[in-house]
Amino acid sequence: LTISDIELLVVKKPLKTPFKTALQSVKVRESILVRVTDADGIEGYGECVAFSTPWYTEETVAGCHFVLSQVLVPLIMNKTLESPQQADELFTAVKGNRMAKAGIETAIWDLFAKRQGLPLWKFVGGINKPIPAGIVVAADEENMAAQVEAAVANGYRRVKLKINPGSDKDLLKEIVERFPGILFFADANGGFSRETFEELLALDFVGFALIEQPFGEEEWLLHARAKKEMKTPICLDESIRNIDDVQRLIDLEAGDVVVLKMGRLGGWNETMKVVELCRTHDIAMWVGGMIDFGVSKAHNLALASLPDILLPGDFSDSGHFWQEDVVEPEIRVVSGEISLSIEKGIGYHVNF
Ligand code: OSB
Ligand code: MG
Repeated sequence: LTISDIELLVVKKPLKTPFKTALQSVKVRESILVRVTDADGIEGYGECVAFSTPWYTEETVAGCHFVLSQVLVPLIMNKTLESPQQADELFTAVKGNRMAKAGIETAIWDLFAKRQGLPLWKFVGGINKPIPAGIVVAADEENMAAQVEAAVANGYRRVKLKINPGSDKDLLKEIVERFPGILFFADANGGFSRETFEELLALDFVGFALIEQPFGEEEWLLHARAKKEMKTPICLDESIRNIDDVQRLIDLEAGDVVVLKMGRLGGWNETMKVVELCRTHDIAMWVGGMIDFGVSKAHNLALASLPDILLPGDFSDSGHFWQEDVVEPEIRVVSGEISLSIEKGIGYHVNF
């Protein structure tokens, strides 16, 4: 197919409630939607998931807009592609900027799926199964129990709690024990350090199914030490920027579980390689969220349909963060699950 048009649209919406992590409180979400059109007028959609400020990774909305419009779009514009993998190859001359790359790259995968008349989940080798939902509670401790209770009442069976070295361990244990059928993850967003290592060890008894990114993204040895000393599985998010980082996790025994995020990895091509490497080394996987709008979530649902992705990801209802999402129909959680769309490509109409 030949790429004949690429458009960027910045969307900006307030969150229903502020999202508090060890690093940042997000109140308004800005995101760049990407529409790629081929010479036959078929459209593919992607979403660049960088935040307004560089708190989660170095990339930002403004920086990505520059890199997309001035660097990446010219590399792809009017090119004829034989396969979606070729998009990533055309980007090899550009260092880093993986969220910007993923914005276009994922749109091209959607376009290829649509050209073949297939839902994206089928195009990538997934299976049509209900995708288990998962919600993140990123609130102050005094509101945590109530928010977990509301999530459970809404059908969620996997709940991720944001934690930090000062977290009240007794409260966390109380919450986990109050909901025996619920799978609890914890995410520290790198909030722990060498100095607070003991605080992390003390969380081993809470009953979390895993602890995500306790230390900073470069702290491979601290993660390896935590894996060795704790019974709770260690899961890496920010540390995993490409397939080499997954190989490092394996070589250094620095974790048990990998969070897949196409933005952080640069798109579908690198993510598929990561999935294959994790599969062959028995590293568990799940699909992470970025407070994304429906375009990114739709790509993530297709990713979660792959047979080896067994843990529930960050998949909440469109109505959890947004008054109104950018896709139609909106993404709905019913009885703790999301059904895959059987329409072509990402399977949702985008209000672009
Ligand atoms: O660390 O997993 C994270 C949201 C934004 C940035 C980083 C993270 C998150 C989440 C997922 O925790 C939220 C979601 O989209 O469901
Ligand atoms: Mg995380």
